[in-house]
Amino acid sequence: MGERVEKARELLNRPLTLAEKILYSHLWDGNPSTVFQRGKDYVDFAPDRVACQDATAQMALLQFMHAGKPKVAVPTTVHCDHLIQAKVGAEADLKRANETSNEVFDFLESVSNKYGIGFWKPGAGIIHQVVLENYAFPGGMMIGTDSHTVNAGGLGMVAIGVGGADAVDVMAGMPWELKFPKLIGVKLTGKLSGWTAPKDVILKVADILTVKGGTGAIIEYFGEGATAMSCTGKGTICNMGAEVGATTSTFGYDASMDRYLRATDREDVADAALAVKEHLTADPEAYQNPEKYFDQVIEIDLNTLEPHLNGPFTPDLATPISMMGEAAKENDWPINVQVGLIGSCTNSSYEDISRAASLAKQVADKKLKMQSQFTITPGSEQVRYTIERDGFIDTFDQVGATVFANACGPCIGMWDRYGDKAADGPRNTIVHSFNRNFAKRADGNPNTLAFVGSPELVTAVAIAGRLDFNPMTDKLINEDGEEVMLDEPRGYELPPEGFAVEDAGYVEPMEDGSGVEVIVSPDSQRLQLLAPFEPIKPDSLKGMKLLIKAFGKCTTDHISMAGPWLRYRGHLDNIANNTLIGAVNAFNQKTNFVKNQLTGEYGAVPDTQRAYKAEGIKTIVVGDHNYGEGSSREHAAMQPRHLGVAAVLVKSFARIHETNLKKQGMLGLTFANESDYDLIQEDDTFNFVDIEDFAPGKPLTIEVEHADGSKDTIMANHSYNDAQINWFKEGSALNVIKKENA
Ligand code: MIC
Ligand code: SF4
Repeated sequence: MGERVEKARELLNRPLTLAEKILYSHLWDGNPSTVFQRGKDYVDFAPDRVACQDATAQMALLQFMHAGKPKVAVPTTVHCDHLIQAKVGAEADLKRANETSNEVFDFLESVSNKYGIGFWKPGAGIIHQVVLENYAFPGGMMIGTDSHTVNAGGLGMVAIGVGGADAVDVMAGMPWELKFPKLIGVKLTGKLSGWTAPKDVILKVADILTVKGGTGAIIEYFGEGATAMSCTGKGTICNMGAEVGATTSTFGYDASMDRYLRATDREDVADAALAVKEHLTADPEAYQNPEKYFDQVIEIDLNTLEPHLNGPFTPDLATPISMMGEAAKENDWPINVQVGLIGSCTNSSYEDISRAASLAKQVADKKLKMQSQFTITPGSEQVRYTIERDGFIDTFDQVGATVFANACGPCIGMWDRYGDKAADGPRNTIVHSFNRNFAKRADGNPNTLAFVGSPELVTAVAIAGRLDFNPMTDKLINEDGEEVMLDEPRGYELPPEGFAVEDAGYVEPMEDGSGVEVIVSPDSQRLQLLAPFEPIKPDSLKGMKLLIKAFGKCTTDHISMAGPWLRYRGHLDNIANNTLIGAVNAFNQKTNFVKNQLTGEYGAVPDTQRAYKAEGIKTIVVGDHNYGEGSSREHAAMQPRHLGVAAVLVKSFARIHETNLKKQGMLGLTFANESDYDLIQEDDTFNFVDIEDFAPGKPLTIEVEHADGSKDTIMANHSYNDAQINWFKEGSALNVIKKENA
């Protein structure tokens, strides 16, 4: 690394940021020889590792099976965490998941075994927490098939969320391509104290940058406030960087990382990092004069930062807790909080749990009663085992809390809160320490307003049962009718007695897995082998119909909902039945209700699309800004592709989704002129007039024929390079790999 960093410094002829050091030392071509333009140049990288979670690994591995390789080329792990539904509590829920999803878990385990992939069993923990505890290391680069892979930035990595097809590139021993990111520097002055937690830093950053402000950029945190913070706190901040669209976030190496590595039994990694520590953080000048080295600089004073709650329905709507009363009144948000949920991949460190437990303990000490329901989802078995040993689970039990399995559960709609009545559930408020709060995300109920906060604040708000409870100023009335205040949360950065675990849940793959047979039953409802996509023929891009013009926010949760649909993540045709059912039709403001131009009738999006497919008619999806925000799930691209959508034309894309569309051989385009969005009408027919000249940097011309016979010609920009245009021509990136390995 030292040699490569030195080369990069010579080449750029200036001090380097940490992000640059990591990027330039992970070039596919080895030593740096070119200066890359940020935000412009596509660059080939060589990541050190890959991580996949069960819900995305199925598609990633189904594709990898076509790559023609006997083994993965870099260390790779699979984590079973998304498919475990939270209902009763850890033990029963895990047992049920093992029954209902055994086919998928068995598939993942046998594919892992065959190709040399480390396998983490259901119940072992959530991918990002397990990665932080076991695999992340300062100065490294990894990719993961989950948008919150960025969590590993807490240990000074450049860790990036990608679609499964990108993971296939790296697992197959090929370069991984990324547009060289822009750099945002966040200087943290002052120090966190009292009720303010690392979560509040990212809630504030989300407020400043909004859900798309980080797109195409790496956020690098520095300053006294950064070094004073725990490593897991840094992880929380990096984790939720996904919510501002950032490619990833990272922190320079410091003593907190050394402590965390040693506490998690990685003395060797800690020593290795210490030996090259100057390469694992920026050159001092970059942090002294950040304006000269970053494209944008944000400064946050931790001394004055207030605890925040962000929401509802979007993670960037930030309200400082002192203003919540007013905001709730103004917006008519239900004040009573039904449930407080802590944990998840974002916030379930020992520090988080111990601080939350210090509040839960006050419930009995101060003769209070927990007013909301309260749940905990530990991030890993190691954390769970340790907090149980140290008495925190007991403390939570005493306030009537439910401990769910070490899994995603309520964070991804795998929360059986309403049985089959979620769709028209009551209007209600919940608070959680997760990262996303899009409509229906936690419990499937569109009328649930979810607010995101630190585990400490979520616990305090749940004790009070009120959204507007400000623990810094407000009193509670206890059983004796006395006024009491909660003491500030206190906890431990790391377990004083060390971490412990009996069975962490890891299964090592066989040395030689060539004899392992992977079985997918042809009549399985959960798994389906993939057939290669046929290239989209230029001819078929004439006479195309509009499938839907999506109005407003259209995240991957709107395009391919999670929750109950997670069960079909390995079966393309089945999961395609949820395609775009959450997107709002701009012409009638309804979801899953679009016009079939062939019959004039209105129907569900997937049905309408299947009708076009049956007639061999290609379609186009039109959308607003930041289309495809949120998850890395490539299903949001593969499903439309499978059903015959050829193009997606929007005001702007979220990074991963745009790449996913390209990888699957589709056209992901942006309006050259944003207001052309308004020209699109319900009965439009589209003709791509110059698709034969598809070339890098050259906008495409689309003729839009309206029902009254009038026409508009609009220009569509794109960011395809030559190789990506080839994916389009060949039908998908995978088709190209197959051809190369044939
Ligand atoms: C999420 O947080 O939305 C998920 C579920 O973890 C997704 C991955 C998926 O859809 O499987 C993500 O963040 O990428
Ligand atoms: Fe799981 Fe939620 Fe984390 Fe995604 S954000 S990995 S669903 S816990």
